[in-house]
Amino acid sequence: MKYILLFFGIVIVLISCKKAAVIETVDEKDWYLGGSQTFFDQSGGAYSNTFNGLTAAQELIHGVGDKLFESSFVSSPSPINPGLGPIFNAVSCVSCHPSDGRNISPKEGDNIHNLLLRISVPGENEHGGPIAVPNFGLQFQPRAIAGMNSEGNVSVTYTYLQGNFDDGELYELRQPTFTILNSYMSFPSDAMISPRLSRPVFGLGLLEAIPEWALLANQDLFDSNGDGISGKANSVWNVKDQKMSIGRFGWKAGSPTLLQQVGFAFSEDIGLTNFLFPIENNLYNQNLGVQKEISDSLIYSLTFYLKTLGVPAKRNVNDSEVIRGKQLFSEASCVKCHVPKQKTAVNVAFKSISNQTIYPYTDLLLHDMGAGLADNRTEYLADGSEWRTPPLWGIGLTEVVNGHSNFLHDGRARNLTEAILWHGGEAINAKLYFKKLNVKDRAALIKFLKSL
Ligand code: HEC
Ligand code: HEC
Ligand SMILES: [Ca+2]
Ligand SMILES: [Ca+2]
Ligand SMILES: [Ca+2]
Repeated sequence: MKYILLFFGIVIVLISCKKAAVIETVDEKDWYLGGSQTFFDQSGGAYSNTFNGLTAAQELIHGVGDKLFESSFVSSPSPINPGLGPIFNAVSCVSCHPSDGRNISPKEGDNIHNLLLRISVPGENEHGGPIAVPNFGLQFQPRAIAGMNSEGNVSVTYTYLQGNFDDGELYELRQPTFTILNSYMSFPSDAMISPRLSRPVFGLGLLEAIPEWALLANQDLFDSNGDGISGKANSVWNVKDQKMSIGRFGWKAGSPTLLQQVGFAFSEDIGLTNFLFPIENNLYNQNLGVQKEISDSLIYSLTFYLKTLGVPAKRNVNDSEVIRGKQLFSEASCVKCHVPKQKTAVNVAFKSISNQTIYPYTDLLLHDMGAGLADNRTEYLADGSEWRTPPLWGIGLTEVVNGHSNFLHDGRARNLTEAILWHGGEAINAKLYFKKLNVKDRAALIKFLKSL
């Protein structure tokens, strides 16, 4: 009898262990979202932690970049921070990336400038990229320095769409329509417009360090496994190296490197010419020749700053609802695009970034997200309904850091639930799975996202 009880005892222990293992799923280290560059910080500064293990010299460069990120530029001539405009969107990086995070979405009636419009006319340039709109370029600049005209104004209206979950609960989504007003010349009617809100800028050095082959390995161009999902890497013009490179940054992965993203932001968003983009944006596209309003070393310092911002740790890892939500995130196939785990390449020259297991929850690939989210503007290989899977790490701290919960490329989602409900195209089955869940499971999935 004693032995029989003991036997059953062991069997029960074995069964419960096995169950626990199933519920816990894969990895127990996944609260270190940024590998060794993970910070246990859930404050309003959670996106702004400097990498561990930098040398004193590197910390200095990071500091220079940090200061530049927060600097406001003014029009030339000026003893400090000159070069703004003549046309621009904002005077500083931080005005669009507050606390290294993302902006709130614009309201009806706003004179919009922080949400920016990428613009182009149909066709492709010699590198397969977008073609500038004559007299307006690749981005609409609604502001100008004193005494000058801008390209015009931008406004938004929202239409509201009702729907319901399978259990009958109602929800409402809002769809924005952006309009260009008072343009200084008539804006061509065939031009394509892509509205973009900013994104957080932490953890990007780790994303840049994921080897190309690892990203390409997640592609399934012709959906040969038949799951309806076919990620595709973007291939974009690398201005510095003068060759095509895999695209990683921006909502359509239109930028190959942090360096290029920085150069482009200075040129298009603030109006500072630099070694990567030396032609000043101005009305009527006058050729003002090659200029450099900001030095190479400052561009590199700012790039280094972005490269070395750490990632906030996952929270509430042992909460049973979070564990349930994590399981549902997997069952709903969210993981097929928001790929939890990536590994950075070995980099002997820069140990802080080398050989890290990270959990960005992205494949950095392009996916067709359906007509509802389409901007109908192509950017290299990204067509009018394709977007790059955004990383989800740190997303649960958006309200703490930025004081809002607006998500997706134009900020239309007012919370995480709405962000999921906008998913279509390759993500339609994931969305339908979410709609089918009962109220408790929906809450668990959202709680999991908030733990990231
Ligand atoms: C007018 C608002 C605005 C300003 C000013 C601005 N940004 Fe951005 N930023 C954006 C938007 C919008 C995106 C998304 C761009 C896209 O999809 O191509 C973005 C994307 C980025 C990204 C890529 C993030 C990612 O997840 O892929 C980085 C890095 C970045 N910005 C850095 C900067 C730096 C550095 C500056 C200052 C030189 C700056 N930004 C100024 C709006 C802005
Ligand atoms: C087919 C690929 C795919 C699948 C499957 C998918 N997503 Fe996404 N997700 C994306 C893309 C691409 C975007 C960006 C779309 C946009 O901004 O227009 C996105 C955006 C998001 C955002 C907003 C992120 C931000 O920074 O604004 C959240 C949250 C999100 N997804 C959660 C989920 C959840 C939860 C699931 C499963 C129910 C899921 N996704 C399934 C590709 C996918
Ligand atoms: Ca300038
Ligand atoms: Ca322009
Ligand atoms: Ca597939």
